[in-house]
Amino acid sequence: MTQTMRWFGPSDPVALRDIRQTGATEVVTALHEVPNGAVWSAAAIAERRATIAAAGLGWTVVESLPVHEEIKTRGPRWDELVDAYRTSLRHLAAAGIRVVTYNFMPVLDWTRTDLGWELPDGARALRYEHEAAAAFDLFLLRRDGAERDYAADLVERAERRLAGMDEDARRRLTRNIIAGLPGSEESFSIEDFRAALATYDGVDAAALHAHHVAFLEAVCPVAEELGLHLVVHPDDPPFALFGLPRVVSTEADVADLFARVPSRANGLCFCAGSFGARPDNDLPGMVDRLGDRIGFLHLRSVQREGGDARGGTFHEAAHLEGDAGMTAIVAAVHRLQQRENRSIPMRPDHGHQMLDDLSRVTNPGYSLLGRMRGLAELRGVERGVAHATADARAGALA
Ligand code: CS2
Ligand code: MN
Repeated sequence: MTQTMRWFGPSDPVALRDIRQTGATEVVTALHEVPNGAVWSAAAIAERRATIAAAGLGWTVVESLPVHEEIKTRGPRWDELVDAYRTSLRHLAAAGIRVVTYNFMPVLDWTRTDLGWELPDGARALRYEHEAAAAFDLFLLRRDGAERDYAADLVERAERRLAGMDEDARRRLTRNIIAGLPGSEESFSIEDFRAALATYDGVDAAALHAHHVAFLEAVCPVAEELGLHLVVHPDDPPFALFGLPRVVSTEADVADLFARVPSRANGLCFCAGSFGARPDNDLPGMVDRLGDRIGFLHLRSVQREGGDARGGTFHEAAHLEGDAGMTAIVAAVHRLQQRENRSIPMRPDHGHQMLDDLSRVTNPGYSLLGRMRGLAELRGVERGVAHATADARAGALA
Protein backbone atom coordinates (compact mmCIF):
# COMPACT_ATOMS: atom_id res chain seq x y z
CA MET A 1 0.00 0.00 0.00
CA THR A 2 1.12 3.57 -0.57
CA GLN A 3 1.01 5.16 2.87
CA THR A 4 -0.67 8.55 3.04
CA MET A 5 -2.12 10.94 5.62
CA ARG A 6 -4.85 13.46 5.10
CA TRP A 7 -3.73 17.08 5.37
CA PHE A 8 -6.25 19.91 5.49
CA GLY A 9 -3.95 22.47 3.88
CA PRO A 10 -1.88 25.33 5.32
CA SER A 11 -4.39 25.99 8.12
CA ASP A 12 -4.23 22.38 9.41
CA PRO A 13 -2.70 22.38 12.92
CA VAL A 14 -0.87 19.22 11.84
CA ALA A 15 2.11 20.39 9.77
CA LEU A 16 3.55 18.70 6.71
CA ARG A 17 6.88 18.20 8.50
CA ASP A 18 5.03 16.25 11.21
CA ILE A 19 3.32 14.08 8.62
CA ARG A 20 6.71 13.38 7.04
CA GLN A 21 7.88 11.83 10.33
CA THR A 22 4.97 9.40 10.47
CA GLY A 23 6.52 7.52 7.55
CA ALA A 24 3.75 8.49 5.13
CA THR A 25 5.15 9.22 1.68
CA GLU A 26 2.19 11.23 0.41
CA VAL A 27 -0.58 13.45 1.66
CA VAL A 28 -4.12 13.43 0.38
CA THR A 29 -5.65 16.86 0.39
CA ALA A 30 -8.02 19.35 -1.23
CA LEU A 31 -8.18 23.06 -1.91
CA HIS A 32 -10.44 23.51 1.11
CA GLU A 33 -10.45 27.28 0.66
CA VAL A 34 -12.14 27.09 -2.77
CA PRO A 35 -15.93 27.41 -2.38
CA ASN A 36 -17.89 24.29 -3.26
CA GLY A 37 -18.87 24.42 -6.95
CA ALA A 38 -16.05 26.73 -8.09
CA VAL A 39 -13.29 25.56 -10.45
CA TRP A 40 -9.93 24.59 -8.93
CA SER A 41 -7.51 26.66 -10.97
CA ALA A 42 -4.34 25.17 -12.41
CA ALA A 43 -2.32 27.86 -10.62
CA ALA A 44 -3.78 27.09 -7.18
CA ILE A 45 -3.22 23.35 -7.70
CA ALA A 46 0.40 23.96 -8.77
CA GLU A 47 1.05 26.13 -5.75
CA ARG A 48 -0.33 23.51 -3.35
CA ARG A 49 1.70 20.80 -5.04
CA ALA A 50 4.88 22.89 -4.63
CA THR A 51 4.20 23.39 -0.91
CA ILE A 52 3.74 19.64 -0.43
CA ALA A 53 6.80 18.74 -2.51
CA ALA A 54 8.94 21.18 -0.51
CA ALA A 55 8.15 19.07 2.58
CA GLY A 56 9.35 15.92 0.79
CA LEU A 57 5.88 14.50 0.25
CA GLY A 58 3.89 13.49 -2.82
CA TRP A 59 0.29 14.29 -3.78
CA THR A 60 -1.57 11.96 -6.15
CA VAL A 61 -4.92 11.60 -4.34
CA VAL A 62 -7.47 14.38 -3.89
CA GLU A 63 -9.89 14.15 -0.97
CA SER A 64 -12.32 15.56 -1.82
CA LEU A 65 -13.42 17.39 -4.92
CA PRO A 66 -16.85 18.10 -3.43
CA VAL A 67 -20.04 17.51 -5.38
CA HIS A 68 -22.28 20.55 -5.03
CA GLU A 69 -25.67 20.00 -3.36
CA GLU A 70 -27.38 21.19 -6.57
CA ILE A 71 -25.80 18.29 -8.44
CA LYS A 72 -27.22 15.91 -5.81
CA THR A 73 -30.67 17.51 -5.94
CA ARG A 74 -30.51 18.18 -9.70
CA GLY A 75 -31.08 21.86 -9.23
CA PRO A 76 -31.16 24.54 -11.94
CA ARG A 77 -27.36 25.06 -11.96
CA TRP A 78 -26.66 21.37 -12.75
CA ASP A 79 -25.03 21.91 -16.17
CA GLU A 80 -22.83 24.74 -15.01
CA LEU A 81 -21.72 22.85 -11.88
CA VAL A 82 -20.97 19.64 -13.76
CA ASP A 83 -18.97 21.65 -16.27
CA ALA A 84 -16.95 23.23 -13.47
CA TYR A 85 -16.33 19.74 -12.05
CA ARG A 86 -14.97 18.53 -15.38
CA THR A 87 -12.69 21.55 -15.67
CA SER A 88 -11.29 20.90 -12.18
CA LEU A 89 -10.67 17.26 -13.17
CA ARG A 90 -8.71 18.43 -16.22
CA HIS A 91 -6.56 20.75 -14.11
CA LEU A 92 -5.93 18.04 -11.53
CA ALA A 93 -4.96 15.39 -14.07
CA ALA A 94 -2.58 17.81 -15.78
CA ALA A 95 -0.89 18.35 -12.39
CA GLY A 96 -0.28 14.62 -11.85
CA ILE A 97 -3.28 13.69 -9.67
CA ARG A 98 -4.42 10.07 -10.27
CA VAL A 99 -7.33 9.59 -7.85
CA VAL A 100 -10.17 11.97 -7.01
CA THR A 101 -12.41 11.21 -4.02
CA TYR A 102 -15.97 12.50 -3.62
CA ASN A 103 -19.13 11.50 -1.78
CA PHE A 104 -22.80 11.63 -2.61
CA MET A 105 -24.23 12.07 0.89
CA PRO A 106 -26.95 14.69 1.14
CA VAL A 107 -26.20 17.66 3.41
CA LEU A 108 -24.02 15.91 6.01
CA ASP A 109 -20.65 14.39 5.15
CA TRP A 110 -20.32 12.32 8.35
CA THR A 111 -22.36 12.16 11.52
CA ARG A 112 -21.27 11.58 15.13
CA THR A 113 -23.03 12.46 18.36
CA ASP A 114 -19.85 12.64 20.46
CA LEU A 115 -16.51 13.98 19.22
CA GLY A 116 -14.54 13.25 22.39
CA TRP A 117 -15.81 10.00 23.87
CA GLU A 118 -13.42 8.83 26.57
CA LEU A 119 -12.00 5.33 26.22
CA PRO A 120 -10.82 3.27 29.19
CA ASP A 121 -7.18 4.24 28.49
CA GLY A 122 -7.97 7.99 28.56
CA ALA A 123 -7.76 8.52 24.80
CA ARG A 124 -10.79 10.00 23.05
CA ALA A 125 -12.78 8.65 20.11
CA LEU A 126 -15.64 9.70 17.85
CA ARG A 127 -18.91 7.95 18.64
CA TYR A 128 -22.33 7.70 17.02
CA GLU A 129 -25.14 6.90 19.44
CA HIS A 130 -28.46 6.02 17.86
CA GLU A 131 -30.60 7.17 20.82
CA ALA A 132 -28.84 10.54 20.96
CA ALA A 133 -29.21 11.06 17.19
CA ALA A 134 -32.92 10.19 17.47
CA ALA A 135 -33.30 12.56 20.46
CA PHE A 136 -31.77 15.35 18.37
CA ASP A 137 -34.00 14.59 15.39
CA LEU A 138 -37.24 14.23 17.37
CA PHE A 139 -36.91 16.84 20.09
CA LEU A 140 -34.23 19.41 19.18
CA LEU A 141 -34.50 19.58 15.41
CA ARG A 142 -38.20 18.63 15.68
CA ARG A 143 -38.29 17.46 12.08
CA ASP A 144 -41.78 16.98 10.65
CA GLY A 145 -42.69 13.31 10.49
CA ALA A 146 -39.52 12.21 12.32
CA GLU A 147 -41.45 9.85 14.62
CA ARG A 148 -42.40 7.73 11.60
CA ASP A 149 -38.70 6.88 11.11
CA TYR A 150 -38.24 5.33 14.55
CA ALA A 151 -39.69 2.28 16.26
CA ALA A 152 -41.82 3.15 19.30
CA ASP A 153 -39.27 1.75 21.75
CA LEU A 154 -36.50 3.86 20.22
CA VAL A 155 -38.65 7.00 20.59
CA GLU A 156 -39.04 6.12 24.26
CA ARG A 157 -35.33 5.55 24.74
CA ALA A 158 -34.57 8.82 22.91
CA GLU A 159 -36.97 10.64 25.22
CA ARG A 160 -35.22 9.22 28.27
CA ARG A 161 -31.84 10.09 26.78
CA LEU A 162 -32.93 13.69 26.26
CA ALA A 163 -34.29 13.94 29.80
CA GLY A 164 -30.84 12.97 31.09
CA MET A 165 -29.16 15.86 29.21
CA ASP A 166 -28.87 19.37 30.65
CA GLU A 167 -28.94 22.46 28.41
CA ASP A 168 -25.19 22.29 27.88
CA ALA A 169 -25.28 18.66 26.81
CA ARG A 170 -28.11 19.40 24.37
CA ARG A 171 -26.17 22.28 22.85
CA ARG A 172 -23.09 20.08 22.54
CA LEU A 173 -25.07 17.32 20.84
CA THR A 174 -26.43 19.81 18.30
CA ARG A 175 -22.96 21.20 17.70
CA ASN A 176 -21.46 17.72 17.23
CA ILE A 177 -24.06 16.66 14.71
CA ILE A 178 -23.84 19.89 12.75
CA ALA A 179 -20.01 19.58 12.71
CA GLY A 180 -20.48 17.02 9.93
CA LEU A 181 -21.77 19.67 7.57
CA PRO A 182 -19.04 20.45 5.07
CA GLY A 183 -17.75 23.93 5.80
CA SER A 184 -19.23 23.81 9.29
CA GLU A 185 -16.29 25.89 10.55
CA GLU A 186 -18.49 28.76 9.43
CA SER A 187 -20.81 27.95 12.36
CA PHE A 188 -24.07 26.56 11.09
CA SER A 189 -27.13 26.91 13.28
CA ILE A 190 -29.98 24.46 13.72
CA GLU A 191 -32.05 26.76 11.44
CA ASP A 192 -29.44 26.48 8.68
CA PHE A 193 -29.57 22.74 9.11
CA ARG A 194 -33.38 22.74 8.79
CA ALA A 195 -33.11 24.85 5.64
CA ALA A 196 -30.54 22.45 4.15
CA LEU A 197 -32.82 19.47 4.89
CA ALA A 198 -35.70 21.22 3.15
CA THR A 199 -33.74 21.33 -0.11
CA TYR A 200 -34.17 17.52 -0.22
CA ASP A 201 -37.97 17.62 0.01
CA GLY A 202 -39.11 15.33 -2.77
CA VAL A 203 -35.66 13.75 -3.27
CA ASP A 204 -36.05 10.16 -2.12
CA ALA A 205 -33.49 7.35 -2.41
CA ALA A 206 -34.55 6.48 -5.97
CA ALA A 207 -34.18 10.11 -7.09
CA LEU A 208 -30.84 10.52 -5.35
CA HIS A 209 -29.57 7.34 -7.00
CA ALA A 210 -30.72 8.59 -10.42
CA HIS A 211 -28.93 11.87 -9.80
CA HIS A 212 -25.78 9.99 -8.83
CA VAL A 213 -25.90 7.94 -12.04
CA ALA A 214 -26.50 11.12 -14.10
CA PHE A 215 -23.49 12.77 -12.45
CA LEU A 216 -21.27 9.75 -13.20
CA GLU A 217 -22.45 9.57 -16.80
CA ALA A 218 -21.54 13.21 -17.20
CA VAL A 219 -18.08 13.13 -15.60
CA CYS A 220 -16.72 9.58 -16.10
CA PRO A 221 -15.98 9.92 -19.83
CA VAL A 222 -13.76 12.93 -19.08
CA ALA A 223 -12.14 11.23 -16.07
CA GLU A 224 -11.48 8.13 -18.16
CA GLU A 225 -9.88 10.10 -20.96
CA LEU A 226 -7.65 11.81 -18.37
CA GLY A 227 -6.67 8.49 -16.76
CA LEU A 228 -8.26 9.50 -13.46
CA HIS A 229 -9.92 7.19 -10.97
CA LEU A 230 -12.98 8.92 -9.54
CA VAL A 231 -13.72 7.17 -6.24
CA VAL A 232 -16.88 7.48 -4.20
CA HIS A 233 -16.63 7.52 -0.41
CA PRO A 234 -19.44 5.50 1.19
CA ASP A 235 -22.08 6.94 3.49
CA ASP A 236 -20.91 7.49 7.05
CA PRO A 237 -22.79 6.06 8.85
CA PRO A 238 -24.19 3.73 6.17
CA PHE A 239 -27.89 4.24 6.84
CA ALA A 240 -30.50 6.96 6.34
CA LEU A 241 -30.53 9.77 8.91
CA PHE A 242 -32.80 12.74 9.62
CA GLY A 243 -35.09 11.75 6.76
CA LEU A 244 -32.28 12.12 4.20
CA PRO A 245 -31.81 9.32 1.68
CA ARG A 246 -28.46 7.51 1.46
CA VAL A 247 -27.51 5.37 -1.51
CA VAL A 248 -23.86 4.31 -1.08
CA SER A 249 -24.09 2.17 2.04
CA THR A 250 -23.65 -1.47 0.97
CA GLU A 251 -21.80 -3.70 -1.48
CA ALA A 252 -25.02 -4.00 -3.51
CA ASP A 253 -25.24 -0.19 -3.74
CA VAL A 254 -21.76 0.17 -5.20
CA ALA A 255 -22.01 -2.92 -7.43
CA ASP A 256 -25.14 -1.37 -8.91
CA LEU A 257 -23.34 1.92 -9.59
CA PHE A 258 -20.55 0.07 -11.40
CA ALA A 259 -23.08 -1.91 -13.45
CA ARG A 260 -24.91 1.23 -14.51
CA VAL A 261 -21.84 3.26 -15.33
CA PRO A 262 -19.24 0.69 -16.41
CA SER A 263 -16.51 3.25 -17.16
CA ARG A 264 -13.08 2.28 -15.77
CA ALA A 265 -12.99 5.71 -14.12
CA ASN A 266 -15.98 4.87 -11.90
CA GLY A 267 -14.39 3.65 -8.68
CA LEU A 268 -14.59 3.28 -4.92
CA CYS A 269 -12.83 4.69 -1.90
CA PHE A 270 -13.07 1.61 0.30
CA CYS A 271 -13.73 3.07 3.77
CA ALA A 272 -13.64 0.16 6.21
CA GLY A 273 -14.94 2.31 9.07
CA SER A 274 -17.96 3.56 7.14
CA PHE A 275 -19.03 0.23 5.62
CA GLY A 276 -18.06 -1.54 8.86
CA ALA A 277 -20.76 0.16 10.93
CA ARG A 278 -23.16 -2.35 9.33
CA PRO A 279 -22.71 -6.01 10.26
CA ASP A 280 -24.19 -7.05 6.89
CA ASN A 281 -21.18 -5.63 5.00
CA ASP A 282 -18.51 -8.36 4.58
CA LEU A 283 -15.38 -6.18 4.47
CA PRO A 284 -12.63 -8.55 3.23
CA GLY A 285 -15.11 -10.10 0.76
CA MET A 286 -15.87 -6.63 -0.60
CA VAL A 287 -12.15 -6.02 -1.21
CA ASP A 288 -11.93 -9.35 -3.05
CA ARG A 289 -15.03 -8.77 -5.16
CA LEU A 290 -14.84 -5.03 -5.86
CA GLY A 291 -11.14 -5.44 -6.72
CA ASP A 292 -10.06 -3.21 -9.58
CA ARG A 293 -12.74 -0.63 -8.73
CA ILE A 294 -10.95 0.21 -5.49
CA GLY A 295 -8.69 3.21 -6.04
CA PHE A 296 -8.17 4.38 -2.46
CA LEU A 297 -8.37 2.80 1.00
CA HIS A 298 -9.54 4.31 4.29
CA LEU A 299 -8.48 1.81 6.93
CA ARG A 300 -10.26 2.29 10.24
CA SER A 301 -12.27 0.08 12.57
CA VAL A 302 -15.47 0.65 14.47
CA GLN A 303 -16.81 -1.19 17.48
CA ARG A 304 -20.54 -1.72 17.08
CA GLU A 305 -22.60 -1.43 20.24
CA GLY A 306 -25.85 -3.29 19.53
CA GLY A 307 -28.08 -2.28 16.63
CA ASP A 308 -29.62 -4.46 13.93
CA ALA A 309 -28.23 -5.82 10.63
CA ARG A 310 -28.09 -2.28 9.25
CA GLY A 311 -26.16 -1.04 12.26
CA GLY A 312 -26.79 1.44 15.06
CA THR A 313 -24.58 2.80 17.82
CA PHE A 314 -20.81 2.48 17.34
CA HIS A 315 -17.55 4.11 18.32
CA GLU A 316 -14.25 4.30 16.50
CA ALA A 317 -11.96 1.58 17.81
CA ALA A 318 -8.16 1.36 17.53
CA HIS A 319 -7.24 0.28 14.01
CA LEU A 320 -6.56 -3.36 14.82
CA GLU A 321 -9.37 -3.70 17.39
CA GLY A 322 -13.14 -3.49 16.99
CA ASP A 323 -15.27 -5.27 14.42
CA ALA A 324 -13.41 -4.55 11.17
CA GLY A 325 -11.18 -7.61 11.22
CA MET A 326 -8.31 -5.50 9.92
CA THR A 327 -5.82 -8.31 9.34
CA ALA A 328 -8.23 -10.07 6.98
CA ILE A 329 -8.88 -6.77 5.16
CA VAL A 330 -5.16 -6.08 4.72
CA ALA A 331 -4.63 -9.67 3.54
CA ALA A 332 -7.36 -9.15 0.92
CA VAL A 333 -5.72 -5.87 -0.14
CA HIS A 334 -2.39 -7.66 -0.41
CA ARG A 335 -3.91 -10.31 -2.71
CA LEU A 336 -5.51 -7.59 -4.83
CA GLN A 337 -2.24 -5.71 -5.17
CA GLN A 338 -0.40 -8.90 -6.16
CA ARG A 339 -3.08 -9.78 -8.68
CA GLU A 340 -3.04 -6.37 -10.30
CA ASN A 341 0.58 -5.49 -9.70
CA ARG A 342 -0.12 -2.10 -8.14
CA SER A 343 0.21 -0.30 -4.82
CA ILE A 344 -3.09 1.17 -3.60
CA PRO A 345 -3.00 4.47 -1.71
CA MET A 346 -4.14 4.00 1.87
CA ARG A 347 -4.62 6.26 4.83
CA PRO A 348 -5.44 5.45 8.45
CA ASP A 349 -8.71 7.43 8.12
CA HIS A 350 -9.26 8.72 11.67
CA GLY A 351 -7.29 8.14 14.85
CA HIS A 352 -7.87 8.57 18.55
CA GLN A 353 -7.06 11.81 20.28
CA MET A 354 -4.29 10.69 22.62
CA LEU A 355 -1.10 11.73 24.45
CA ASP A 356 -0.02 15.32 23.61
CA ASP A 357 -2.88 15.67 21.15
CA LEU A 358 -5.36 15.65 24.05
CA SER A 359 -4.43 19.28 24.61
CA ARG A 360 -4.44 20.45 21.03
CA VAL A 361 -7.33 21.14 18.73
CA THR A 362 -7.33 19.34 15.40
CA ASN A 363 -10.14 18.49 13.00
CA PRO A 364 -12.31 15.84 14.71
CA GLY A 365 -10.66 12.45 14.08
CA TYR A 366 -7.53 13.98 12.61
CA SER A 367 -5.12 14.02 15.55
CA LEU A 368 -1.49 13.43 14.64
CA LEU A 369 -0.52 10.82 17.22
CA GLY A 370 -3.60 8.61 17.01
CA ARG A 371 -3.34 8.46 13.25
CA MET A 372 0.39 7.81 13.51
CA ARG A 373 -0.32 4.87 15.82
CA GLY A 374 -2.88 3.60 13.30
CA LEU A 375 -0.53 3.97 10.36
CA ALA A 376 2.27 2.20 12.22
CA GLU A 377 0.02 -0.72 13.11
CA LEU A 378 -1.34 -1.03 9.58
CA ARG A 379 2.15 -0.88 8.11
CA GLY A 380 3.17 -3.70 10.42
CA VAL A 381 0.21 -5.85 9.44
CA GLU A 382 0.98 -5.36 5.76
CA ARG A 383 4.63 -6.33 6.25
CA GLY A 384 3.58 -9.40 8.20
CA VAL A 385 1.03 -10.47 5.60
CA ALA A 386 3.52 -9.95 2.75
CA HIS A 387 6.18 -11.91 4.60
CA ALA A 388 3.87 -14.80 5.45
CA THR A 389 2.61 -14.98 1.85
CA ALA A 390 6.14 -14.92 0.44
CA ASP A 391 7.13 -17.70 2.88
CA ALA A 392 4.15 -19.76 1.85
CA ARG A 393 5.00 -19.30 -1.81
CA ALA A 394 8.67 -20.21 -1.27
CA GLY A 395 7.47 -23.30 0.61
CA ALA A 396 5.20 -24.28 -2.28
CA LEU A 397 8.08 -23.95 -4.78
CA ALA A 398 10.59 -25.92 -2.68
C1 CS2 B 1 -13.67 11.27 5.70
C2 CS2 B 1 -14.79 11.87 4.89
O1 CS2 B 1 -13.30 12.35 7.72
C3 CS2 B 1 -13.92 11.47 7.15
O2 CS2 B 1 -14.73 10.75 7.71
O3 CS2 B 1 -13.51 9.92 5.47
O4 CS2 B 1 -15.03 13.17 5.32
C4 CS2 B 1 -14.41 11.88 3.42
O5 CS2 B 1 -13.32 12.73 3.24
C5 CS2 B 1 -15.48 12.37 2.48
O6 CS2 B 1 -16.69 11.77 2.73
C6 CS2 B 1 -15.05 12.09 1.06
O7 CS2 B 1 -15.77 12.90 0.19
MN1 MN C 1 -13.50 7.36 5.35
